[in-house]
Amino acid sequence: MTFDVVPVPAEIRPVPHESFQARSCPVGLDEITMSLADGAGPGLVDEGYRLKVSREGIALTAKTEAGLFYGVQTLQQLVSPDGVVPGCEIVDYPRYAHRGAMLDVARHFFSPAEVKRYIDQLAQYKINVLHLHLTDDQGWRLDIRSWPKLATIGGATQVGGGPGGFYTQDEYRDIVAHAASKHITVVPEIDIPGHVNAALVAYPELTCDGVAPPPFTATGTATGFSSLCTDKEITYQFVDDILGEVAALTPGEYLHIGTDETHATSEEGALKFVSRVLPMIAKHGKKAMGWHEILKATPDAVAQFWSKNEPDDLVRTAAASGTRILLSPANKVYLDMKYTPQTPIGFTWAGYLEVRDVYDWDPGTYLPEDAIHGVEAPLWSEHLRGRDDLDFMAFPRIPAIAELAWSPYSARDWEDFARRLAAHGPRWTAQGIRFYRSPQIPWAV
Ligand code: TNX
Repeated sequence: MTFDVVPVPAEIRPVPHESFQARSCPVGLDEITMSLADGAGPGLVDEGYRLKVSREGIALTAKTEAGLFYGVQTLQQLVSPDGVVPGCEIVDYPRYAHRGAMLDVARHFFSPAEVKRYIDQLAQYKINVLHLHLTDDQGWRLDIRSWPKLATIGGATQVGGGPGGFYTQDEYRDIVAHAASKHITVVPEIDIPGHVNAALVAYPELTCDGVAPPPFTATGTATGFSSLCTDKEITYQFVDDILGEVAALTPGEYLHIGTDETHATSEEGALKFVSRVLPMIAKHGKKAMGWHEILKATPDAVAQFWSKNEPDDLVRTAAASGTRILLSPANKVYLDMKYTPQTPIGFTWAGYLEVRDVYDWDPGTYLPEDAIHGVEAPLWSEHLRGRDDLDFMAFPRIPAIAELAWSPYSARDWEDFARRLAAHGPRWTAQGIRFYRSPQIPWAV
């Protein structure tokens, strides 16, 4: 067992004893004792932590660095604005190992600084996966050295007609490293064989007739109209090159290959495509993840369920035979849905999603617990014109989703959550987060 005494986080100030408050105890120390300990008692699983706050000080124990990190995030939520932490002893650990958020940087580009800012926001709520939707019809956002026009030509468009943009491999590495410093793993998504108009504009030889499609126009948000040519050998060289470069940039286990809405790919072509691409992912040392349509082709990938209806037979059968399902149902956790009919931006195709609609969902009602890989909240960016729009759609829904992915359903309590969430409003304001002031939350004034 090793003991490390670390400086207290800036948010936690020692308080004089006279500020003792009901049901709280003053922290008379300017240090927290943190220890990494194996077998430190019951309940301490990999990402779990034990937090003890008493008059003697604050002690945090965990099996892993991640556990200590989560303990600190909790502590920062417990501390009151005047620096008092309630006395407590808790053992806390997550329900799901994958607690994700997805950001679509393809429809609208987000700069590395904006992505890192989102990472910082997510980390405060113990989210541990950032899925980056890096490519779509409207733009290709990652430099691929073996196919350079993907970024330079494919990256130059976006919804609304702005300049678009892309990440150099160094910038991307920096995003991944920043995420890792907050115990967040980046899952890169290259969406194939559909959603590829930007790639086809850059490399027309990837179309079946060799003719470049019209480039994306500023107003287009249609889906399902483009496809790689599954009959051409060059397609597989292209995919293998890309997956090789992306795998080399990825410390995490998974590569996400999309496979959603392949309406412009023949059924036979889509099957052939997936059966050729899966071995490439394995060859590059990674495991496959795809949107749930991938189950039509293979059970050997983590399938991300995104329907607005409950899981259908295909998903249930796969889950029953051992396929892991990542739950992102659109009518429960899609952050691009409007909150109410008055919400100025967003889609409505999966309904309206107020904070409470999100909070009240129990993933366990969808599938058996052992088939659930985790929960992930996608934020598609057709309607997002910058960081304020991102903030507005993510907050306050992302903390609700983070809680449902972390805490058992039995521990959830809407009234208590609404009260706790209300206290975060001033913090978000201090952090420059332009959140939606949901009337469901008794925001502190
Ligand atoms: C469906 S969800 C899509 C995306 C859109 C989104 C808008 C999924 C796998 N595909 O291409 O951006 O709806 O809500």
